[in-house]
Amino acid sequence: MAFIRTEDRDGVRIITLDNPPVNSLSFALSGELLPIVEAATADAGVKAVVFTGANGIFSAGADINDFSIEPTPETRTIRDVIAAVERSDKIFVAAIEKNALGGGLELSLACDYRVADAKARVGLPEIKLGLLPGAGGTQRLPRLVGAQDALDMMLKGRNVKMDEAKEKGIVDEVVEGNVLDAVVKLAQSAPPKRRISARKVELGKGITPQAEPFVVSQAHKMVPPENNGGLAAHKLIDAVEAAFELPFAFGLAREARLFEELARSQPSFALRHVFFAERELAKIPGLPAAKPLEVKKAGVIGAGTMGTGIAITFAQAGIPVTVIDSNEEAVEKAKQTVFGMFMYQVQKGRMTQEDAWKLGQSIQFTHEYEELADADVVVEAVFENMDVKKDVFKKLDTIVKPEGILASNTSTLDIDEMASVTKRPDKFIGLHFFVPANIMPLLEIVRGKDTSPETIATAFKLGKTLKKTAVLSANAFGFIGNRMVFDYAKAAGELAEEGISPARIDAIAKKFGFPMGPFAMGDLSGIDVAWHIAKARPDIAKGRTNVIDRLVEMKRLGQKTMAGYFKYDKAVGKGREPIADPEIEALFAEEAKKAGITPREVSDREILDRLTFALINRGAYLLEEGVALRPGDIDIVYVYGYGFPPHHGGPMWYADEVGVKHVYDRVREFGWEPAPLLKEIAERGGTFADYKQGELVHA
Ligand code: 3H9
Repeated sequence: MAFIRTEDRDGVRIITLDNPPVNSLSFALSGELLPIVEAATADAGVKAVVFTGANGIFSAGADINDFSIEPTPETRTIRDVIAAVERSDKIFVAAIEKNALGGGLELSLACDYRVADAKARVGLPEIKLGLLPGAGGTQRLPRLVGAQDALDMMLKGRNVKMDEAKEKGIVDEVVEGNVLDAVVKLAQSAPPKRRISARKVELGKGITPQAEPFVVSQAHKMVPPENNGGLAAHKLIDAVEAAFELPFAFGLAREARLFEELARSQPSFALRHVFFAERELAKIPGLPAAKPLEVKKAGVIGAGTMGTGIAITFAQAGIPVTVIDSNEEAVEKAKQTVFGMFMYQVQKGRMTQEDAWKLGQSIQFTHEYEELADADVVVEAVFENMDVKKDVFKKLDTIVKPEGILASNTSTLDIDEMASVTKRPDKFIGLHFFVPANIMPLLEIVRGKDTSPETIATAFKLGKTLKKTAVLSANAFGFIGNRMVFDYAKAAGELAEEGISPARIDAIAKKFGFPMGPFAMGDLSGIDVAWHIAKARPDIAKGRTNVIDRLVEMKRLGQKTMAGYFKYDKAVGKGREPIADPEIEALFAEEAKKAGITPREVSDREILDRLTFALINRGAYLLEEGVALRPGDIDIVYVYGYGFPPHHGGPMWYADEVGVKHVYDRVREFGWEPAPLLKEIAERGGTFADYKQGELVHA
């Protein structure tokens, strides 16, 4: 297959990268491109060379799949192509449309000039894959924009828009209209040769060279530790340090060595898994193809925290939304939240006052359900009670136009039971947002037994419009995320009953990479919420003791009452910082004694295993029951919804990392019932990565 097209226009050789969909610079493409660059260099008739991309995009960088392939002596990478560009005396110009990312930007940085379309974005996002820019990016970008700005861009993996790219000199010219024409014109004007490699590295505007060790050591301090999500960041800083200290060619060699080390590192494998798992989510085996409906107007029922967050999410995506609530006080509070939220964006310089005003106007509050007659989708976010929800849907069904989709934001309840009170179960779906809905990236889409393929397709498209990562779940208590979190919380509670302090358990979860531990999470979501769930489904969510009932009696409902498993103090971390409370340890001890549980010594390793293996075991059940489609879907739910450290790839990826057999053995040692799928994979020495996806069934 040919990945490259060439064309000559008045002495300019136009080389088009054509590897759909994103022109990734695979080994195969590089192997074809290298002799083409060398031939252009050797051709006296060629005055200048232009790189451009087919498919409306320059390039998304190296092919991420290639990093798992062992190269042979014949393998050519984009690094070899860039070296050929660097050696050449011809003028090279890059014509950038849509994206020049990773190796794509690195190829254009090896060129003498870069011209981009006004809507393009450029960046070196390798860090998100646990890598560093390995084709000269860490050596050329600091020479171009100064080390400080380069570090900022590369450590955040930030893709920059054209105003910033032009201002920093990453692109030379920004054009509205035909980029290729502008580039050919520039190439024909015989501009001087200018290699970035010939420049000296500077720190940044107004910073003296003497500050270099300080900048480097500060950068190391700003990123997570090497063994907890920061491996690539530290190596990236080392590579930039090499740009200062070594001649260009040696810096490149150091960068390449560090890149290869990272490409084989466990965190990078995990992050690459997250990248591809995310892109699988909307591919639903067995689901007939269907055209999604356009969502031009939305409704939300309930102006509480959830409803308000969902309304803000719609407004920010440009979808006008009407919020229904008859409680004046709740509406007033919601209006203030909306106003405060948009004003904050103005203060931060993220939007103009005028835009904030317009967005505010696109959220209307009323108590008239009739206002929703023409809504394309209505999301219910009222109290988590089946009867209350059914009343809402009965009413909506009579008012909303027949083609409108009705959705529930329930976090646990039965979607089919709600759908049964409507005449449109095919247009009924669960849209489970996470708190705060306007910030949290995850959306669980819950499919009822009658939900139509069109409704599912609309939900996925809506998820994309709302900038959410959407995962499909079958209709089962707690869906994917919460069903697993009950087991996680139970495992944490059992450890505390055995005499381990909540503070120690949380510290171990944080050391593993969770942003907060299970007890702080319980305090954040509310002890009363857990209490209600345990009452509704004791078979699933009730622990061995009565600690939760006691906490509710004591009115220790979590952060909102400034006391739960921990204490909170307004003067400490704005009231959000958990403070260990000996009273709670005593409460666990007392309740454990009543339940006949004896305290015991538990190692840090066991604490971590019990927390994470509880998730894995439940995840295996959910796969088998068809609640989740793929191990990767579960991983995405946990990484985006529950803070599972992405450098461990999500619970199911982590199972493969530590060995499924080991997880299975430990699950049995802990006295839990192992999921049959866990047993099966363990016994045949397999992995979750090999697990063949099933079709979504109804549990
Ligand atoms: C690198 O460059 C290393 C170098 O420094 C050193 C080398 C020595 N490779 O996201 P989408 C696929 S590391 C392979 O849904 P969008 C993707 O899987 C690279 N495949 O589209 C999907 O496949 P499918 C640094 C890739 O429009 C399809 O393309 N670069 C790659 O929402 C469409 O993707 C990055 O990290 C790739 N590089 O977003 C950029 N990129 O259709 C990664 C995409 O089978 N890419 N695919 O599911 C992106 O950020 C987004 O894909 C992009 C398009 C913004 C480009």
